[in-house]
Amino acid sequence: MKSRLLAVLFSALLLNLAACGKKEAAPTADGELVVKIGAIQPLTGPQSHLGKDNENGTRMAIDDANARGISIGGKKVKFELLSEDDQADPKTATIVAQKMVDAKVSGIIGHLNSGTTIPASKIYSDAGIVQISPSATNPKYTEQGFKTAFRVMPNDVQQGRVLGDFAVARLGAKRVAIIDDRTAYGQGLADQFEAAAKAAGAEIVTREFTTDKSTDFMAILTAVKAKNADVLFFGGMDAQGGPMIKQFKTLGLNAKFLMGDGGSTPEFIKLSGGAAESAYSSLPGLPLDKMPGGKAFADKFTAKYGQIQLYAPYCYDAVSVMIAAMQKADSSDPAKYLSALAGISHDGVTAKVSFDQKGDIKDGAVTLYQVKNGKWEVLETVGGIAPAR
Ligand code: ABU
Repeated sequence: MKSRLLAVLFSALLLNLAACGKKEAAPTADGELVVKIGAIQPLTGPQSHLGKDNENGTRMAIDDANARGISIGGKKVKFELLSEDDQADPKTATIVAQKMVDAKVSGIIGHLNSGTTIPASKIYSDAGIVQISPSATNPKYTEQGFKTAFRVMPNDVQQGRVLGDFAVARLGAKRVAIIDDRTAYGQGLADQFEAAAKAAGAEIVTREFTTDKSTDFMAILTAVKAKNADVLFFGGMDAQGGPMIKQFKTLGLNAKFLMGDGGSTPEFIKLSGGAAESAYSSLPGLPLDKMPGGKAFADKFTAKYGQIQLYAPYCYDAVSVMIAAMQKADSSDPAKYLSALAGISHDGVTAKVSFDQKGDIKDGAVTLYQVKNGKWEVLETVGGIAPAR
């Protein structure tokens, strides 16, 4: 009797394990397949405008896929968006990542920040769930050897090199000051920028830091002013960059102000209170009007959700390429569509999307911008398929 009970318990355990391992979405009573796609980004806090933009780009792609009527494994699919707020906080990110694994999502779009994407990627890798980040640019994300990690935006090795070269060759930088926000993104990009600027012949006259929650930069800007820098680079996001350039002008600094993609937003200009004129930034990828599907995307997105902040087109492509891989593999099981994704060539909104060995997008471009008449204007594009302007 006792041995029979043990045998039943053992069989039940095996069945449970089998069910856990099986990640193909289950059909509903009417035969429809519900495929859950997780989206994780900050929906509260200083970056909530960016998180909302990401969530909307993801939602639009899911709505468009549902409207197209896609079948997988002979069943009509309904894609369902599961969205979570990671507050741009690494610890919260791992908690919501586990929640997504428990909800048995077929793939993850996210996270927005490098500081959240990197720790969460181990959880997805361990669970065998495909993750595509639309915006995390720290190179470490795809250098960990996780087969499940992909990104559809060029990384900060490329962006930092372009920024460093631009500062020296185009802005004439000789004495460069650097501030970063100590996040994986801000500090990582500042390190890449520093190496490239030095290699191009500039001297780094000071390196200061702040946080991704701060709004008062008077003390570090006063230290920068004393160094008589001709270019100030800030590695961080618009929520800090906007107030920083305002205080920079208040203190009478006349260095050129330069940021990476975290500053390339309408929000940066708004938060600067009119002080952003002539600021420079970079953004990995082509300018919106040069993206293969940029105009159509922008028209539809702005009509539905308002102004694009930053990464919405990349979120759209992250979803589209994931679904294209599912269609190619005829399965929503990450174990089955993973190899289709790794080898895909997909005509996206932002570019032709295909991945290198590590999961990074191939042939990425980086575009440089300047604020002119209260708007970010394109200066030039480096690399990728777009001709430089
Ligand atoms: N790429 C800048 C914003 C996201 C991040 O990498 O943290």
